[in-house]
Amino acid sequence: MALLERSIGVEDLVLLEPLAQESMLKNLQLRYEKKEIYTYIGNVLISVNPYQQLPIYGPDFIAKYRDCTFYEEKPHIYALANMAYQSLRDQNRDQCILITGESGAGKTEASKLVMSFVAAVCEKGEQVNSVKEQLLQSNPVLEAFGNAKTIRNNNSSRFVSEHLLEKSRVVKQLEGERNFHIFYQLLAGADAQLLKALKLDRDPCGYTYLNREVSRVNGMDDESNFKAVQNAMAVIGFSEAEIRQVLEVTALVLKLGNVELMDEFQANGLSASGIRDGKGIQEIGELVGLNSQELERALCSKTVKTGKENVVTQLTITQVGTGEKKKVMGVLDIYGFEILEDNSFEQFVINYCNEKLQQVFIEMTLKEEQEEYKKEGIQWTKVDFSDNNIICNLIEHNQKGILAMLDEECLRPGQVSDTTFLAKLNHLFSKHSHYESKVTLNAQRQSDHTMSFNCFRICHYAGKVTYNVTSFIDKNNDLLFRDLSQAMWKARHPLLRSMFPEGDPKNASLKRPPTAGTQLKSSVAILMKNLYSKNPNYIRCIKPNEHQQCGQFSSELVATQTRYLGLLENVRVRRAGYAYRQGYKPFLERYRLLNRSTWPRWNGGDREGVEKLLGELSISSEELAFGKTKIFIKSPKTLFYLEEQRRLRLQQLATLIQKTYRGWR
Ligand code: AD9
Ligand code: MG
Repeated sequence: MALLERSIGVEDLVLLEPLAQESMLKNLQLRYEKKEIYTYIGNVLISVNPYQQLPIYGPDFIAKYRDCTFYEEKPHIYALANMAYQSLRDQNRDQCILITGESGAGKTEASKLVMSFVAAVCEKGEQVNSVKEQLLQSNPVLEAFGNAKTIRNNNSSRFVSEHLLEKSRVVKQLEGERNFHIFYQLLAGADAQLLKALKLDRDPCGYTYLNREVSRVNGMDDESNFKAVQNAMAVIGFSEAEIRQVLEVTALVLKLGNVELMDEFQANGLSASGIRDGKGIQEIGELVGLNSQELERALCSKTVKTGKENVVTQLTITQVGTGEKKKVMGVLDIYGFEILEDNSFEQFVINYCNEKLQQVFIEMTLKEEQEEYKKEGIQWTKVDFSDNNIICNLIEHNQKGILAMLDEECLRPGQVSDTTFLAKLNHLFSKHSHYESKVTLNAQRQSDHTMSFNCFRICHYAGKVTYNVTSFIDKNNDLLFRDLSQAMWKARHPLLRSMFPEGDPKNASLKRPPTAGTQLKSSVAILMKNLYSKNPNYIRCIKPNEHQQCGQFSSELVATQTRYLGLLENVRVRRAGYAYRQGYKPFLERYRLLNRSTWPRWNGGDREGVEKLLGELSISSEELAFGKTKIFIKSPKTLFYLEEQRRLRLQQLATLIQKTYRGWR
């Protein structure tokens, strides 16, 4: 334990003096420069992306952290994983590990480290081993189909839970970005025979869905990754036929992209004559067992629209099963709060998720503190903290929230548009303390040049965000037209059919599918319920610079993130009660040298030892609380005092030893 070693900053921000945004940043920077990327806030782990392989992972480190007590060793992701695992194993409590942070901050890498730690330490046994193998192998598959190169991260996760994928990426990518890895992997890695069977050409430039400028990513080997993905799919239980079907559907998407770009088709997409590429359609038909005329009809009917689906939320739940006992450890890798130059429906969705997570975080941190005090039999005075319920309500209220208003507009017959939607919001929320618009600002005679008439602004817990309402209605509708799903459902292809259950005539009478907003709201609600039922563990990831470079620490960039993550608030919550707590035994071990009655030998119990020790150091009794198993210390100052005394005492002892040694000679 080196909690207070100044040269590398404090290992736990709870001990930071004075506590302020600036000192917190300084501390993180100091540590980062010393390659200490992990720092605690109590039992919350902050991780700053090193953008380089540090020699702090692998079997030796796993061995060091397994079965350690949390504060014994340096802060490490393994320590957090171990704490969660121990609580799962020994107290039978389901765990969730919440990993947040912005794109490229290291969330997915963190979740992989947690999973590999748990896989290494959990019980052995044949059945368990196969589950472990499946778990670890699920990752390459998820990444192939769900990750892509973006401007901010070469391996960015672009999917949320099981169903919400960044669908718009399939048809269009920003400059410098790629489509999902699997397309490039397939073209680079499939042998000639497979390519022929899938009716594909090797060159990615031939496909309109694949951005021509960047078909390769530095340091990423699509060809060998394809082999790894095929292999991984087999390990996690796909049959050979199923793997083949997945690849066929992947090929279908690429080929469909080429059909759609035909100018004529786009321009007068009403007639079959729009498709010039008869061969492409023919091949698709053969590939997945579809009648090509029927497919053509479906594609060319008036209702076909593409590129309008756009739900983005980066949130992956991977369930870690631990064998026979059905205890659960969920690892949640969710996209962080986002403020871009131009914020749209996607940012609204992402930020709503984060607002909810913040709600869980505040409630659970406070609840957890309360529980610990109760468990330890300590008097607890309730601390009030500003919660963000009012903002969550503004967005999600069943009848009067922004999402409800959006749905109402989407379903209302007559002239609806983004503008009518905005007008409705402006009217309804004109007096809401967390809502602003040009109209409401004007009414209050406030001028704001950054705001235009097609925007509204929400004052989130992490800051104000201005959303442009353009396309909100379309994106929320998220419609796939029925004739297309019906055509797909008719394919003689088990996988493809299963993807379009709504195409089954038996289901034809089904109501219209729920809007993107409604789907989101219900998945968030399910997620929240899930989280509340588990013991939470938090990892807060921070991106040190925008260039994916090691060794660079941009204070400004980090400052913004610490604000979004509410780190300072987090430290305050933690310090509101007792800043520091420690089991009697390790505490006594560390400080007993400060007192003659406990040093060099103490024969009594641990708790009595600590009482004796602290009693004789004349520390005010208000500063301390003696729990059943732990000593609680209110302010960091007291701990610093103890540490300082310890340092002096160690010096003294060292001099003493030197003198004795000289005397011997
Ligand atoms: V996104 O929201 O999915 O776009 P993530 O998931 O937060 O994002 P990711 O885990 O993919 O980021 O990390 C980005 C890159 O940072 C990785 O590809 C690694 O090159 C690098 N990284 C992240 N964490 C570590 C680490 N602990 N050690 C070394 C790391 N490199
Ligand atoms: Mg990721």
